[in-house]
Amino acid sequence: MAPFKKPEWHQNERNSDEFTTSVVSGVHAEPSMPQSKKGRFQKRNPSIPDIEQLEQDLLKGERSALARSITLIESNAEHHFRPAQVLLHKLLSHSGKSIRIGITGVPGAGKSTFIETFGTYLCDDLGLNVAVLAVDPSSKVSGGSILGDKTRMEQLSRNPRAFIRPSPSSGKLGGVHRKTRETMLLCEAAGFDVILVETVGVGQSEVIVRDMVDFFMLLALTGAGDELQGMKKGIMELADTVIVNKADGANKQMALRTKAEYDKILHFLQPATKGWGSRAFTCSAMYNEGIADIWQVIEKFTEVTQQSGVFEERRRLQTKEWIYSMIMDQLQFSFFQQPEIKVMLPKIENDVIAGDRTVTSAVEELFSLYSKQ
Ligand SMILES: Nc1nc2c(ncn2[C@@H]2O[C@H](COP(=O)(O)OP(=O)(O)OP(=O)(O)O)[C@@H](O)[C@H]2O)c(=O)[nH]1
Ligand SMILES: [Mg+2]
Repeated sequence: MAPFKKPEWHQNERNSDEFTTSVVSGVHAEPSMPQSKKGRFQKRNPSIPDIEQLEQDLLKGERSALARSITLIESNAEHHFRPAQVLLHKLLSHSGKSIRIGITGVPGAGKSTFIETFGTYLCDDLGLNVAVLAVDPSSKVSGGSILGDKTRMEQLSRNPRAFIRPSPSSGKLGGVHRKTRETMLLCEAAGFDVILVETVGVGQSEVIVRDMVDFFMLLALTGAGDELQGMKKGIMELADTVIVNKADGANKQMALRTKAEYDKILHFLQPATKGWGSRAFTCSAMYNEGIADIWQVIEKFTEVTQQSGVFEERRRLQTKEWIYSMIMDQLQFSFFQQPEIKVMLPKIENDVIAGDRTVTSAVEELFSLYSKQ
C-alpha cells in the first residue's frame, strides 16, 4: 500500500476566499447578527438546526453534521435559506483545499464504476478522503437520480473515508448549480481532499460541472471512427483528459486504437486548460487497471497549473461567475417572497391567461410593485 501523501494543494491558500466571503456576507449572511436575535429566530423555526453546533461538528469531520448541513443548503424552505448562508459564511475560510474533479461521459461509459474504483483507490491506497457529488440539472425530485448509483458504488459507499451525495433537485431558492457548489465547500470544510462530481443525465450538465471543477475528464467507450466523429467536439474541448474505459478482455486492443484516435483529435483542439496538453488514456474501471496512472495525471496537472497560476486563476473566474448566479438566485428569491407580489401574481397571471392583458404589461406592473418596496 502506498504511503499516505498529502497533496500539494493543501499548503496553498486560496486567493479567492476574501472575494467569496465579501459576496456571501454582503448579499446573504448576517455574521454579526446579535445573539438574542438569533435565539428568537431559532425559536420561531424549530426545524432550523443550531448553526454553531453544526459548524463545530462539521469541522471535526462528522458525517452526520455534513449530511445535515447539506440538507439545510439544499432545502427549498424559505426559512432555511438564511441560516444555511450563515453556516456557509462561517465555513468559507476552511474551504478550497481540495482538488475538484468533474467526470462526464455518455450513459453507460462507466462513470459510476470508475468512481467506485478510483474513489476506493484514493481512500484505501492513498489515505485520502473522497466526496462524490452528482449534478443532474433535470432532476426535479430530490435524491431520485443517483439512488441507483449508490448501489453501483456499494464498496465506496461503505468506505469510512468516502461520502456520497445524490444530485440535489432544483427549486426556487437556487438551482442545482448553487447547491452543488455550496455542498462542495461544506465537504472541503469537513476535510475532504478530493471531490468527484459526476454528471448525470444528458443536457447542459457538462458545462455546469466544468465551471465548478479544477480538472475535467471525459470517460469514453471504444468505438469505430464514426462514433468518434459523432462525439460532440464541444465536450472534448472542455476535457483535461479523455479516458477510454473498458480496456479489458477482447476490448483491450480496440481501446488502445480508440485512445490513439482521441489523442490525434485532442492534439488539434484548443487546450481546455492553458498550458496543459490534454491527452487520452485507457483504463478498466471494472478490473482496476490504469487507475493509479490517472491519479498521476491529475497530480501532474495540479503541479503544472499551480506553478503557472492557471489553477488559482480558474478558481477566481469560477468564483466570479458564481457571484452572478447567486445574484440571480437572490433576486429571484426576494422577488417571489415579497408579500405584494405573492398576492398580485396569481391575479395578474389569470388576467394574462384570460387574454385581458399582455405579458409585458403584467411583468412591468409586478416589477413596479417590487421596486416600490
Ligand atoms: N468490461 C467492463 N465493463 C465495465 C467497465 N466499467 C463499467 N462497466 C460496465 O458498464 C456498465 C455501465 O457502467 P456504469 O458505471 O453504470 O456507467 P455510467 O456511465 O455511470 O452510466 P449512467 O449512470 O447510466 O450514465 C455496467 O454494466 C458496468 O458493469 C469496465 O472497465 N470494463
Ligand atoms: Mg452513473
